[in-house]
Amino acid sequence: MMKQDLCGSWTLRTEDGRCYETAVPGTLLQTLLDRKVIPDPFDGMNEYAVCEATRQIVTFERSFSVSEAELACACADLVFEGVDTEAELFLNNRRLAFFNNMHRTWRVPVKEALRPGENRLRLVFAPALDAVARDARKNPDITYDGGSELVWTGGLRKAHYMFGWDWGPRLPDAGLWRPVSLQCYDCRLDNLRVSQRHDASGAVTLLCRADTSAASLRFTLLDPDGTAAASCTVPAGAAAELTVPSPRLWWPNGLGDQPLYTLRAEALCGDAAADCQTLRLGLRTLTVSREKDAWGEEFAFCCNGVKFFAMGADYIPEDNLLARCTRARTEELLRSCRDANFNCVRVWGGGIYPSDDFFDLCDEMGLVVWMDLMFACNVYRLTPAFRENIAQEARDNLRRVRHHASLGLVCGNNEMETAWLSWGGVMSQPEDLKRDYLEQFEVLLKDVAETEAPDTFYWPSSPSSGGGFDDPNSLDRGDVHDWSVWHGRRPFSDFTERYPRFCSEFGFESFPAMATLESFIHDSRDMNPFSKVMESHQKCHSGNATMLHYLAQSLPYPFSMPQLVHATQYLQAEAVRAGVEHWRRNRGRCMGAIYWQINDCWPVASWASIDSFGRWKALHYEARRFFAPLLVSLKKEENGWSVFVSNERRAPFAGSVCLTVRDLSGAVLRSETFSVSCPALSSVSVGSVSAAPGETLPLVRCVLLDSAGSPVSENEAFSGPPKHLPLARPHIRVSCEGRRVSLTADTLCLAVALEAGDARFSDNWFTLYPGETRTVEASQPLEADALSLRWLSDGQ
Ligand code: BMA
Repeated sequence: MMKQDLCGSWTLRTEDGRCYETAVPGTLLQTLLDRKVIPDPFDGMNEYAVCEATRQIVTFERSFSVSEAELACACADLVFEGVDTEAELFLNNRRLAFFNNMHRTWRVPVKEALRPGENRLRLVFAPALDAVARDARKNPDITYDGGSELVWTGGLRKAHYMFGWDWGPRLPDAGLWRPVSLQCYDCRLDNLRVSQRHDASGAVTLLCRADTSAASLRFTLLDPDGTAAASCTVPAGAAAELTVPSPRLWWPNGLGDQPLYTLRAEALCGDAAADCQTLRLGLRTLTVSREKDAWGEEFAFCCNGVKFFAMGADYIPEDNLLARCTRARTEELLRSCRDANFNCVRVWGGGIYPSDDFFDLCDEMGLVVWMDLMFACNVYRLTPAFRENIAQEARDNLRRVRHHASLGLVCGNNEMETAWLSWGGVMSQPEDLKRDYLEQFEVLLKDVAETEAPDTFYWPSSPSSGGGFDDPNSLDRGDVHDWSVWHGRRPFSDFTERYPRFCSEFGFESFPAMATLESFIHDSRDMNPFSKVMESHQKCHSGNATMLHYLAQSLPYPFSMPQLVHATQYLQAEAVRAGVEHWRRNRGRCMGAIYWQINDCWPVASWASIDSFGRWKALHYEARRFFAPLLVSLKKEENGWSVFVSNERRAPFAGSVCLTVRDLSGAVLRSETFSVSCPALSSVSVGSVSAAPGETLPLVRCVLLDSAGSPVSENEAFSGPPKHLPLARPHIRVSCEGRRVSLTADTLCLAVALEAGDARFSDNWFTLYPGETRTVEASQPLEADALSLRWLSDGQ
């Protein structure tokens, strides 16, 4: 196989005839932005004008030369790993293909069209908004339109979020968003597939196959240290078996290590390798257990026979301009997930199939991936052409990612099963589309998934109870999206009234950091949530009102923008914490808490715990606490609180909980110690505290200590909403020494948030108790005057 990389320098021609040098992977908007033809689409209200720039035909062109050796090969293919979206391909002025799916890998045989020396490659892209309008004209009976947030994207296989979402702008870019190459070969290795057999003895056997016209295949396995573990040569068409007698198993984060083996597959012509591929593999079994139980039917990820509580959040595309998504950015984001004790990430269906880098990193970090297929909140007409297109899309992507240890579940779509039963705008759509829904997700794509990734659990929709329009958001079976808090405006305590088997979406909005707001707001008059600029960076139409609704319930009125940012981030962290802690206390009945959402694609008010600059909001620091493998939490009882310990480790835990009842200056009124013995992978109640007649419990603080007396988790609860707590104005003493920051307050101080440029802290958004010094470590050395502090009643 001779592979000629055709990334790098290309020419982009816009409709007005202008030419720009560009780089592939690259897109129209990226090029115009780099050349300063358009302003930054994320700044101010530029989004709308920049969107107009996508309404034109654009051409990507380049030349490449072909060697004698390449020409002498029996086959030559142009391979496009990402074409966004409708484009015609010309090679030396011959029209060779039409592309209409940004999610597919397009392999075009070009042997006949190649010529010696220089060859000219040209792709002509049609505007996506035209394609959507054309489909709407062709399907006048489909009237689905969720307003500015959701549009009917027709049959166009382009990431839905690009047309606008309740957290994202409408910027339907165009271009070559993943690599392009010329591949010349006599024989090729294709459709490499590996399945794992885990024997009772503990040995793991890899069954390896590939498609090839070569005579034989050689497979070599290296263990995680790089030494040869097994190898085998088989005739093409046969399966090779490689056995690892004492495997080092792969585990999700928090449950064990992530050793990765390397499998090399070679297509042999004689002794020479004509083509080869390398996969990194984690040896594990991973599925979803759906055993019947006292509450209905469980929904639990199960790795190596161990059912674990999934902890994580939903992932959306990292940018609107996809060409600037790099491995380094993805790594930074996923490392933040791992640092916050995630063991799971759900890839939401309105974006893109994640890159190979994303999956490699999840393998390395032990993040189990729930991957939606890329369908979300929409209706589709299953024409023969659409059917063929989406089946191939699923095939391409499953073949690309199915070997990853981290791939835990493939899901048909986001929220479409439930939409057909409960969303007015969808229920009013033509009946044939409802039938098509079942055919698409419960027959066609299910079959493709079961054929291409037979060892991976397939789930028809999120949420679902298993399909067939059978109560998809049921609490007793399958997964649930719980939006009663936020969209339903119910109090946070509402979470504790429900026991979903697995909550795959729930969340709460907040404003991003001031520095992030300042990135798109330049006039101080616009630094106001109701300014046009800020409203246009708030895509959930009732978002501001909903934040203020909750604010009025529980916090003192914030008099400044920084204080409003602080207040909404605090509320967001509290909302999500209420759900997670309740569901972890009910481990067994509930087996997953995946909050909406990890990240943003641009600077915006949203449900994300990390903003588009990678800045951690309060929620992300809180996630590190509520997702910690060992968690102490407090459950409200009629006359006090009960104390729970949740242990998501594979080993039992023994220690104690030190409980103190305090007044609102932080002074201890009484204290108790409970001994804790918590079996592996379980949650237990360890004690409780009740108010004596006439007594209130202003503040209850719990610290979980291990057997050596070191604190491993901490939690607290108040008798009333913070707005009604008569907190004294604190005096906080700060000292910085290199990266160490120490804080001491003279009275109780809630939600103390440290900020210093883009420094991250080992802990943040904590309570300071009087006289107790809290020392945290910053990601970089700090001077005390670089540090700013904010707390709950600051500025009141
Ligand atoms: C969920 C998601 C997204 C949306 C989010 C917030 O239902 O599936 O469609 O962004 O809610 O409204």
